[in-house]
Amino acid sequence: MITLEQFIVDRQQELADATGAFSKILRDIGLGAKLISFYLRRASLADVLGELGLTNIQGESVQKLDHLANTLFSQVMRKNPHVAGFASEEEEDIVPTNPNGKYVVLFDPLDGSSNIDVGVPVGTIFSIYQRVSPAGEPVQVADFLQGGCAQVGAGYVLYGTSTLLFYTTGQGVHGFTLEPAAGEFLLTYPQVSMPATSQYYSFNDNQLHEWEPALQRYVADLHARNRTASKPQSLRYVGSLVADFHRNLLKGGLFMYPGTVKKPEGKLRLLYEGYPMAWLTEQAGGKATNGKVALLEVPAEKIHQRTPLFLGPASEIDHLLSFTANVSVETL
Ligand code: AHM
Ligand code: MG
Repeated sequence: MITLEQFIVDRQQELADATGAFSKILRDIGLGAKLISFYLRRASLADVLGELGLTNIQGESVQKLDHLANTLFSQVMRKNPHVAGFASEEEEDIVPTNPNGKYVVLFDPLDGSSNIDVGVPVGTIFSIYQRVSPAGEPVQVADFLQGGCAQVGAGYVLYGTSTLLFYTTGQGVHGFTLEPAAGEFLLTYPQVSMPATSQYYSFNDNQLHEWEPALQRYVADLHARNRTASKPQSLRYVGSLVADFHRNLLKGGLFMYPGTVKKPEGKLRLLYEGYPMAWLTEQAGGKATNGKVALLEVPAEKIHQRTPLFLGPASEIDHLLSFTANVSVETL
C-alpha cells in the first residue's frame, strides 16, 4: 500500500532540484480534504446544513458548509510557509499569506453547493502555480492569472461513497482513496486514463433553446447517433462538477456546461474549475475546450472569470468542435 505522503516523497526524489516545498503543499491539500471530509460525514448531525445568510462574490447564497470548507482550507494554506497566497471561489480578492512562499494556490473549497443538503456527492478543486512576483513581497493578482498552461499541480477531492483525491503534476493523473480508520490517502488509481469513447454524456439542458444553434445541432447529432448505436450513451448528470467529471474520467464521458446567447460566459469559473479540470482531462488523454479553443489556452483576465466548459474523450470533443469551433459568436 502506498500512501499519498509516500507517493509524493518518491516522486520528489526523482526531481533533482526539488526542495520539498511543493510536496508539502500537496500534503496540506490532503490534510484540508480530510478535515472537510470529517465535517461532511457528520453534516446532518452537527447543525452545519443550510444557508449561512450571506452571499458570495458570485452573488450566490453561501451554505454553512461552503463557509466552513473555505475556512478550513484557508487556515491550512495560511500555515504553510511555501504558500505565498491563495484565491478562493468564496473570497472576493486574492489573499496574500507568506511573502517568502514560492507558490500560489487557487481552490473551490466545496463545489456543488446545491447538493450539500441532500446527501449528494460534492467536491473540492485545486490548482497550484509558481509565483511570478518577486519573493519577499506580497503576491499580486498577476501570480494568479498566468493561464492554465502555467499550472504546476491540479486536482480534486470527491466526497462520495469514499473520499477520493485525484491530482496531476503533469506526469499523468493519480488517484487516492481515504482509508478512514488510518486517516491516510492510499494509492488506488495509478496513472488514470480516460476511455477513448464516451459511455455517458452530462449536461443540464434546461437552457438548450438558448445555446448557440451550432451546439444545439451537436446535441441533435448526439441523440441521432444514440438512436442507432449498438451501445448508446446514457445521460448522467449529478450537478456537482467533481462527481460528474470523476465518473466520466473513469468510464468515458462528455461533460459540458456551455454559455447561453444571453450569458455567453457560462456559469463555471475558469481558474477554480475550468483550468484544473482541463489539465486533468488532458493528462488522462482527453480534451478540454471552451467550444472554440483549447481551454488551457484561454487567457485569464480576472480571478472570478467564467467560461463555457467542455471536457471529454478526444474524439467526442473533436466531433463537438466540428460543429462549434468555427462559428463566430456574432453570427448566432
Ligand atoms: P457552485 O460552485 O455554486 O457549487 O456551482 C458549480 C456547480 C458545478 O459543480 C456543477 O457542474 C454546476 O454548478 C451545476 O449547475 P446547474 O445546477 O446549473 O446544472
Ligand atoms: Mg464551485
